[in-house]
Amino acid sequence: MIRAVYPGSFDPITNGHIYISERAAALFDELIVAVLVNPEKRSTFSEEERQIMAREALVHLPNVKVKYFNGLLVDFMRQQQSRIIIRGLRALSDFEYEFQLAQMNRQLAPEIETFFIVTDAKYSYLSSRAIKDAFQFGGAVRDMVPPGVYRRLRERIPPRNL
Ligand code: COD
Repeated sequence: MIRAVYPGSFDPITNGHIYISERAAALFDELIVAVLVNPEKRSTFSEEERQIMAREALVHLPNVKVKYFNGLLVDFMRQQQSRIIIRGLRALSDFEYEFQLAQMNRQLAPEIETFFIVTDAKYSYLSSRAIKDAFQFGGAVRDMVPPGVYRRLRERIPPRNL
């Protein structure tokens, strides 16, 4: 049984994250989508909200579980008995950050491997941050996120009329 872990902030989950989860779920027996709990990093949505939204969005994938983690990712990996970290790549600009993260995790836990999945071209411009910014200024983001996330964005972020 091969279990992989897809860690992230997921603040909130977007159609790009869902695409990466679908690709990874098709490759491995089990995928854990791991939502970071970081008290120092201010997130728009609480860890409960981020977890609920991810669970709703991934309900169609029976081998996917959504969990929280805090502290070091490699400690969570060991706890979950997984040696595969999944990360998504949108563009060259992601690479430097992802490479650094993978190298740091390699130093901390040499037995763990990072796998990169390239996104579909139609999601290459999507990020949680860009969606929240666009939404706030009245941008049409409905097709970029699952319906549960869109509903919560409407409740959480008051659109500004510029
Ligand atoms: N298409 C494809 N992939 C995408 C898209 C998209 N449209 N949008 C985002 N992604 C990818 C990202 O490139 C990333 O790989 C992943 O999805 C998650 O993205 P985010 O933005 O939700 O999550 P991040 O990048 O903030 O997650 C960072 C971690 C939580 C993994 C990291 O901070 C961490 O491991 N923290 C724990 C502390 C630790 O262990 N530190 C040591 C290593 S430095």
